Amino acid sequence: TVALFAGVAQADGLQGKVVGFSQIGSESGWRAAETSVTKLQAEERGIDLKFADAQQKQENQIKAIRGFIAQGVDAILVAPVVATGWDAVLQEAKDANIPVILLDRGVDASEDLYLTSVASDQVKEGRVAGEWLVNTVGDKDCKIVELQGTVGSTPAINRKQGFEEAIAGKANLTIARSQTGDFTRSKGKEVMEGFIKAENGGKDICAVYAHNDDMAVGAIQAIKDAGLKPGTDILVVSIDAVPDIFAAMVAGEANATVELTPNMAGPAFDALDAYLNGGTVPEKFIITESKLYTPADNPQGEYDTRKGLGY
Ligand code: GYE
Repeated sequence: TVALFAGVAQADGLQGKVVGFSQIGSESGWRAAETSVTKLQAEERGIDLKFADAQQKQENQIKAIRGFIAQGVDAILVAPVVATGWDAVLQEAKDANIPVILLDRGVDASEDLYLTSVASDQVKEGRVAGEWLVNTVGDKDCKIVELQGTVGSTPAINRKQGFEEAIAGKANLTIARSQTGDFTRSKGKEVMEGFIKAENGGKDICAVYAHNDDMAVGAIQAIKDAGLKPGTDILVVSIDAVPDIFAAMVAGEANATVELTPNMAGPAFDALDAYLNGGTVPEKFIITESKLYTPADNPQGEYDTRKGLGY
């Protein structure tokens, strides 16, 4: 399980520790990969991982975290579905002396309520996607439609912001329509169908910016169903770098993606190990990379490398 997970510690400092993991659900291919990688990382380190799937509901996450606290786990990982509403439960974990590590999304809560956060720079992801589009369309007029992630989640807020920053001041690029597709393939397709109907059967749309690859894959299907060519008639740019978007690139139907590693648990467990066994307080924000991929970057090879790695 090589390159993607470089940095897997061989240390067994967390051997026998009990860690609760409150996962959001399984809305996307990326999410499924993060879940498998977290389980794999725990297994390799001898951690007893208590996994709880919240099925997209914050109340389920809060319940799960309270359950972990009651069980007296050694640490808690949480991928917070939305940004707000965490203060009380994080305070409860703190009062119980249980370190909490945030994975892949952020919270609007005091930083002293969690040990560290392992996530990408989501504003940057949006900016990288937007800069790619700016450079690709040049002086041409370009009407963009945007598929947003889950309402109130930090990746939806930040990826929107970064993209808008990148196209700011470019009068030829405008976001004509923007709606949530909840990070899912089916919602991405459904919302894109609506955009196509509203925009002259899709003929007025120059590009779709999706906050994740799954929504982009759904949008690609909607574009094809409308008799247009994704990747040519309508440019497709998104975020995550899951195998299916590389397959779409191979088929000429997707144009750019920004990579998000599914290995958030590796750095999280390293930080936890250093904290519990070495008394080292980690950086508050551990930031993963945001690399751009286009069809020029060997999409078949990227597909082959990723397929099977938890996706
Ligand atoms: O990009 C998307 C997902 O929270 C950053 O959540 C993550 C996002 C990821 O389901 O596919």
